[in-house]
Amino acid sequence: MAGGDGTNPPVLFVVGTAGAGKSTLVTSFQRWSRFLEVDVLAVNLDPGAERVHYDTEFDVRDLVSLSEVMDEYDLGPNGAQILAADLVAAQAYDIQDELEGLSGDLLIIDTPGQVELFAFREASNHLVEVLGQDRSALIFLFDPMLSRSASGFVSQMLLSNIVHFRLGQPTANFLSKADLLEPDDLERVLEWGERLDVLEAALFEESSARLADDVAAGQRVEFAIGQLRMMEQAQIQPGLIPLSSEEEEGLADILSFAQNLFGGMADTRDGFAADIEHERDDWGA
Ligand SMILES: Nc1nc2c(ncn2[C@@H]2O[C@H](COP(=O)(O)OP(=O)(O)O)[C@@H](O)[C@H]2O)c(=O)[nH]1
Ligand SMILES: [Mg+2]
Repeated sequence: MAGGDGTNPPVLFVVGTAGAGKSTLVTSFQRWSRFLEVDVLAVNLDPGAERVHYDTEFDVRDLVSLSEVMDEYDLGPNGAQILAADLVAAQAYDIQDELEGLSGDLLIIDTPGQVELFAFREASNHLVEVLGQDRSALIFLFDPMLSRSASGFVSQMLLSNIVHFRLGQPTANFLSKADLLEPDDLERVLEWGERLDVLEAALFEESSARLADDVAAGQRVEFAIGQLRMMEQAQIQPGLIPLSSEEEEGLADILSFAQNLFGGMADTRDGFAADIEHERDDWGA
């Protein structure tokens, strides 16, 4: 493995479906951390990003340009995204060289718009291994609008688990753009994250309202809930933490997730604890 002299900061990969709020989170997290004097370094791994609003230590667009890939290989935007993702992964060691020796508290990595470009390409495990160097984790973002229905919520839980399974990294689930949800919706979604029985009831209700065939609907619900129950028993990624990059809520939870895993940043510890208490109050929890 390249590097690995033990001084590199731990790495958080931000993952989620297209438009879930990954890039905005990186911007807001970096800005917010400055006030705590926690040095958060950022990397853009999305060759298709139009604009990047955070300070980057490395920007993959310097290495692979989507428009050049389209021209050179005569591909449309979708094909080019896929090829670009593989080209990026193939240069993992070069990227790691660029990042070697950086002294920050934490490195946060923005990933391509579509989650499958990061999680489901053959080469991405390699990328995570090289850049993460055994000290990395995933922040998985739930889309708030999709989360409002029980079936959309469950689909994202399962997707988060598939990504966790693919990449084999500790994963925390965050409900992105929580500021866009009505208080009632927010409360309901967060309860689903904690109580499988409530989620199961909501799933049954939703599918019986939608589908005439109760038996098939019932089987689907049982299948999905069965999977979630197994995940719960295996203690894989319990819970869902509300997050708003817009209102700077939930950012302390990201920091404390990293801190619990990797330690360090001890001098600011009291600061986070106070902040987290404060945020819990804000969300009415
Ligand atoms: N209200 C609100 N909008 C957000 C928040 N985070 C992101 N957005 C918006 O969601 C859209 C997609 O965000 P982006 O970060 O580009 O998503 P990505 O594809 O996952 O990187 C943009 O229009 C953002 O302004 C948030 O916390 N609150
Ligand atoms: Mg993005």
